[in-house]
Amino acid sequence: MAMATPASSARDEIDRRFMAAAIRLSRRHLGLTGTNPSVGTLIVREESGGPIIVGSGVTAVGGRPHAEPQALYEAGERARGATAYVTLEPCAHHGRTPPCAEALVTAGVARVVGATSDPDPRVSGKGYAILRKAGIEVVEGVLAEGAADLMAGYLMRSSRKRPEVTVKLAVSRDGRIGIPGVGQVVITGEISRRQVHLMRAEADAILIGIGTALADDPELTCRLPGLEAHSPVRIVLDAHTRLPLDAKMVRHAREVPVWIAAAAGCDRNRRAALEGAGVQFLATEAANGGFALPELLEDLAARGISTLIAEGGAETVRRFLDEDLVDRVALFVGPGEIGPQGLLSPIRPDRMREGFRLTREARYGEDSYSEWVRKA
Ligand code: AOF
Ligand code: ZN
Repeated sequence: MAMATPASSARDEIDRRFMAAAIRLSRRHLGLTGTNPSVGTLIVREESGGPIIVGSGVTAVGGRPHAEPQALYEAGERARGATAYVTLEPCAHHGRTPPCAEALVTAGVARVVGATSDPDPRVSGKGYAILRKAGIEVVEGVLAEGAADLMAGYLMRSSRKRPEVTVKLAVSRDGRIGIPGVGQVVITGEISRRQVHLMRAEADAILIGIGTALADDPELTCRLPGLEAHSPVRIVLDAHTRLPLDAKMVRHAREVPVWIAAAAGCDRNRRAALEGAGVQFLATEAANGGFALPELLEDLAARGISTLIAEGGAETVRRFLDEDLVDRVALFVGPGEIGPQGLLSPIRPDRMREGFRLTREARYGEDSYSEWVRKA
């Protein structure tokens, strides 16, 4: 029985609703798909009671299979005449499986609603073209910004050959991030801590300077129940290989990787000892008395890192900011004050640096959270 087609504004609304659901689904494997973006796909049929989801898929852990064949498999024959919601333009290249665009054609979907287009030269524009050529109605750019936000790492690595860099800071109400010589100071609460661990689970790598590594001896892993295996690669900027062998990070370097950026002339014995503990060394170049950060980021992208969180300390974060290498700022502000002896944050909660726009605000218990992204 043919179903009545909803009027166009009602249909736009339905499209946005299902695309929002596909974007939420795509978040599930964020940080787990290697250099592939985590894509969400929903297959939706118009039934007499309204539209219903008959298939769903998210890019598998490791990057394959892609989202579309999984969703189509679940939908089976019910994909015929249905609408597919895809958060990324369906691929047009032959990988381990035929192109997803062809799979959608073969399955007989009537419409494809897409969010972002794919910068991958094997796909860009070609995926949508395959669909249109087969007579499928294609709507592009639905909630594109929301989908691109979750794929920012993939998009950045594809277009600029470097990871997307997020600076994460926990700041007191009076704009301080700690007390010199005291080590870790409690600034934010338990809910914020969990949010930070979730950020870690979704990121490929996390980076700190050696000063913070020595002062805090952090683990930088994700310790949320059930997500322990999702910890990011831990990177330390450590020109003179000062990271101790008994640092918590080093002790578990075989389970969760630790990469050190050291100066070319660093102590060979220390390097060998750290390597013996499972630490890997990055090839780095010096610039202005520090590391050449753009080159370091390029190297990380070449190693498959698409998203990087820079967690501190102040000096390291300031260098990323000053070199205009920060794409996103995640700012957690606690309720207490540290006072004038405290170390000033490179970003003040009441005075965000120029060039960023506020995209999200939340309250986590007594803390406030704001997220800023680089202006286009
Ligand atoms: C899709 N659906 O779920 C994803 C896509 O190494 P391969 O063969 O898996 O190809 C990687 C490319 O596939 C990647 O650069 C991007 O263009 C696309 N990712 N495409 O149709 C998906 N993850
Ligand atoms: Zn594909």
